[in-house]
Amino acid sequence: MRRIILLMTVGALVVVDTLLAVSVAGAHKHPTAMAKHPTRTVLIQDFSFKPAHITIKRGTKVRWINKDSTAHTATANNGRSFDSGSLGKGQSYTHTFKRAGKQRYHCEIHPHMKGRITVKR
Ligand SMILES: [Cu+2]
Repeated sequence: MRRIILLMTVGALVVVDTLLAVSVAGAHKHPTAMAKHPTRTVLIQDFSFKPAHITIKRGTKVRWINKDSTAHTATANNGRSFDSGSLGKGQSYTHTFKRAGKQRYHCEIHPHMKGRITVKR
């Protein structure tokens, strides 16, 4: 009799473990986790960044898409935070902003093209 109770207890624990594992795995795929840190898009069009100034939350991804037929870059003014390198027509570059603060950037090929990202906590 004792043995049967022991086996049932072990069986119940296995079931609970499995349920926990399934719910944890499901949480990773949950769409709200994605919505919390959405991707913001900045178009590079007519030799300017559109919009030139954006404010985002820490952890947000910013994606630059070059809509011009001319090559452009999105390069941080401080020279180290991010640098897209040369983006040809239709090419894009994505960077995740992990630190709060202001990030000014420009196009290396056309220095008059300027943008700014404000990252909030
Ligand atoms: Cu440019």
